Amino acid sequence: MKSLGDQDKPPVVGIVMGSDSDWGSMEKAVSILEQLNIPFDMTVSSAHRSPERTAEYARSARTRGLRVIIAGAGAAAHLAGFVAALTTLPVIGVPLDSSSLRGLDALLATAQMPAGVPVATMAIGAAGAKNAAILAAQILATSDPVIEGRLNQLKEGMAAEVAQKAESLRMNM
Ligand code: RP5
Repeated sequence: MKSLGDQDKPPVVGIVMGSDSDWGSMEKAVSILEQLNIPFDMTVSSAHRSPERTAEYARSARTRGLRVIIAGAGAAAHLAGFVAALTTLPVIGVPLDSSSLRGLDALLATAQMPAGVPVATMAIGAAGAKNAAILAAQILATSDPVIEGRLNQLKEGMAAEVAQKAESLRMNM
């Protein structure tokens, strides 16, 4: 089986964010996809400010070769749900803490989808962006053993980091 996990291959994960001001959180998703060597593309599109652009993005996603979409937005965050309404690809939503409500508004707007139009909603902010990329990789890994192997390495790395932190705490006590 040909692996999807190679940066020089066409993108299989699409990252879309509501504004360039979302980059500070969404870059965490990019780092993970780069680490796992999964090809992705990335754009800014707004459900409210550029609905036609967003609709075109969602409608063309599958034929452009994308397999999973990560949509990050803050405030009245309708981006992930709007994209999910227009595609049968899995959509992972990242609520961002860009408003005075610190992301609670975006969390509810992203998670509280009506029955029939799912959005896999992550935690608010950078942790959610990181998890969105890992979840996207896990979806791809259901049919790609190479990506599965890289995910296992990522998990082993996290476990080793915890052990290292425990050891350095013990040494400093
Ligand atoms: C949302 O509004 C965006 O996703 C962003 O989180 C927030 C603020 O956008 P800007 O006013 O900074 O462009 O749609």
